[in-house]
Amino acid sequence: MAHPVARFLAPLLVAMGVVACGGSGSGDAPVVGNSPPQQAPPQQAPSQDSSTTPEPGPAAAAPVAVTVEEVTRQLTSPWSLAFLPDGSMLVTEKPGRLRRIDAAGTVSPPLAGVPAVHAVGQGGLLDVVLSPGFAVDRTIFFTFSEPDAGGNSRAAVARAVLGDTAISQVAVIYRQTPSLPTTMHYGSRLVFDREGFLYVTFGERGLADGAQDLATTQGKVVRIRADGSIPPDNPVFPHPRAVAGIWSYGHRNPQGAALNPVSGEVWLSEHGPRGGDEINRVLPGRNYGWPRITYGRDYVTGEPLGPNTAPDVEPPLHYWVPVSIAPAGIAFYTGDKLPGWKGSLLVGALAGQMLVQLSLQGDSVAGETRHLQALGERIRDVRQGPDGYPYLLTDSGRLLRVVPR
Ligand SMILES: [Ca+2]
Repeated sequence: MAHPVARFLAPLLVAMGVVACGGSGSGDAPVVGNSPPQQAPPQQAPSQDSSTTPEPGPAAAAPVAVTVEEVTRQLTSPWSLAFLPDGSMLVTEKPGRLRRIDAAGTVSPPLAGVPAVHAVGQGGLLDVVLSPGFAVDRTIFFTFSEPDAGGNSRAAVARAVLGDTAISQVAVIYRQTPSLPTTMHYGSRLVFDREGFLYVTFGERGLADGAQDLATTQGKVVRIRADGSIPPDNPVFPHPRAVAGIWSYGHRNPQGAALNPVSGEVWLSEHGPRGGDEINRVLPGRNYGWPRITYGRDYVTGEPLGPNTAPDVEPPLHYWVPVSIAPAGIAFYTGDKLPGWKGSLLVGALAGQMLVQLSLQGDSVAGETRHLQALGERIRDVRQGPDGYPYLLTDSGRLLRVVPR
């Protein structure tokens, strides 16, 4: 059965010129995604109600087909990429190594000073971002699965000062609670907003009920200051033991996050179970539903896990059913190097092995185009380089630049 959104998206996509692409063996496949009619939360303007047919706007260029140039293939399970002001990059490798890559693609030895990580399962050295004041403070922030004395682990956020061959003054500024024996669903993306607040996405560690329990930071986004302290204007929850720092809850495993360059809000990607992967706009105090409200299904039985929507739950901006693409790193594309791509949200897919481009209209997803499926790569992170091209990290160890075909 056609999703109701398809009825308005089809003419829209034709108007945008993205339907009749392909035929060249590019593997770039425009598809109609699942962007639910918005439930019109109070913040949303009526013009963003996707249940109405949008006025035809100026014809948008079809997104150009793309290919990749390899910067390096010498990485081991890279997880995150951060561009430095000099054009070089920092990259994390999940086993616990932080390296530099110069603009020519030369990979450095591991930098010294990285704390011990619990590099088991989905754990390891995970995200890395620069301080908003990096040019002056030379400070980086990173996440990792931190082992505890009892053999359990938790996601942790650390800051450190970056040197040429080492990091120093390493300090853990926030820890997920509780520490658990599982090695799943650490989440762990970091995003600074325009005011300098740091958002951290935490997965529910494979223990779904924790996502609704405000006494833990399983399945939460937290908002902290760069020193780890809690901003006084964070949301207040009616729970006697709510953990300080929680910004939103009911997330499953948010492995991608980025700051919307138009609204200044944090958006994230999160893995559903069997179907039900989501893109969410992260609003303060809101419940994102997992595991009570989801488009996903039980892995074994295939039965729905719950209702799709509820009045008290923020609906996803976009979701994938029935097949999970397993979204990881995301980036808003603001460059001019890929015609027709500007203003899109780019989503790296692990199981889906592709780069998904979501065309946006304000806070709504207007269309989905799938790129680079022929690569056969699990895409872990997506970042826009200072040269205006997207860059991808693959689980196979490659750093790739996305260029017009
Ligand atoms: Ca949700």
